[in-house]
Amino acid sequence: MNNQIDLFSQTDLFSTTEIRKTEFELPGAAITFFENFLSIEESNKLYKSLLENTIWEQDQMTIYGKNVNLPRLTSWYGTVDKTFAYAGSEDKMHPWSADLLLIKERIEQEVAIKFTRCLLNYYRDGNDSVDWHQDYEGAHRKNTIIASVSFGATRPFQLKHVTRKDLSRKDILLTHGSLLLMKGATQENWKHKIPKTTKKILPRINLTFRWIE
Ligand SMILES: O=C(O)CCC(=O)C(=O)O
Ligand SMILES: [Mn+2]
Repeated sequence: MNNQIDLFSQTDLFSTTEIRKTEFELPGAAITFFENFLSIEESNKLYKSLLENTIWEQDQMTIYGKNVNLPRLTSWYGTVDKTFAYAGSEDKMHPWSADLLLIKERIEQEVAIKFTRCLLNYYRDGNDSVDWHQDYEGAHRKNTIIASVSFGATRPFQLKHVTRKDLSRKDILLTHGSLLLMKGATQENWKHKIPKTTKKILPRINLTFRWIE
């Protein structure tokens, strides 16, 4: 076993390298999770290549009138011949890389959609995070597919219902090489986040493939 494989392979005796598909039954959400969607060897290679070759940016958000750094690095890639403006991202849209096209095509074998955009997030350590939010705006939230692929450190993906306090929070562990599909009205009814942790953990890269015309 070389070092890289050792870093990211699950160490418990019962883990497998087979693709394991789980459907999560949450009211108003349609979520499918594929463990080992990409093999450990492919995932190690892609993690390293994405880390080194992505044009990572330090974006900012405004809180109480002040500009502060996002607690992670980000980058948008996609089909750049269209002029659709999404969250001011079109001026920073990079053309699809070979790595992203390979992953996109693999996902498109599972879902009947051709993705047009990918948001990459780089969580450098446990202090990097993303707070409670829903993806997309307005009508886009009601019926959509977002495909989320993770590499590197396993982080919990937390989901909470927007209005129903009687429903408990759902945590899904996003492992190296996994694919999470959020479908239907998931974005309309549930918020999600990646919390900070004080544990010493390795970096993580997440890709969310989206469809925006
Ligand atoms: O890192 C993740 O798993 C989620 C990222 C996310 O929710 C987003 O970029 O909108
Ligand atoms: Mn999101």
